[in-house]
Amino acid sequence: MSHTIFILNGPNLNLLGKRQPEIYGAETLADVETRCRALAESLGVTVALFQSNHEGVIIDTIHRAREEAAAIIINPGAFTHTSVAILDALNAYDGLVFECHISNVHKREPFRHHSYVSGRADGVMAGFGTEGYELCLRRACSLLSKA
Ligand code: CA2
Repeated sequence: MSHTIFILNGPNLNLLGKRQPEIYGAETLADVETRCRALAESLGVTVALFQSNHEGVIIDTIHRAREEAAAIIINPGAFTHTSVAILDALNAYDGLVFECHISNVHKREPFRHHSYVSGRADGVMAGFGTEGYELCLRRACSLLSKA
């Protein structure tokens, strides 16, 4: 059976490639989507990508994943550092969870060093630029193929 993997992006990530390229790189979210779709096809899985600036919409999408996705790759954006509600939603999800940050949050301001999501995540990616999404996708597929 072909697996579906959700790739969720939180607030402001719609601006990827349009502002602050020194931190987040030059690729847009559409570029990330194109590369993840191509990789997913070669790995034999389906990806569904989402971006929202709204915490509740992200939570609703995690709830959808309970029925629809074998794994979630999530970049919660700034909600990483604030949202117990997103952690609670992920704790109610049984599949694999990968937390993906474009920048190395540990090299940045101290308030970015803590993540509510990391304690639930099966893997955490930080500082690999937008390539991190593909690395998470590879890892998710590798674990799903062994399950
Ligand atoms: O490094 C990451 O991926 C972050 O999750 C990005 C968040 C930040 O709050 C986290 O601490 C680390 C911010 C996303 C904002 O994205 C933008 C992209 C381009 C231009 C402006 C904002």
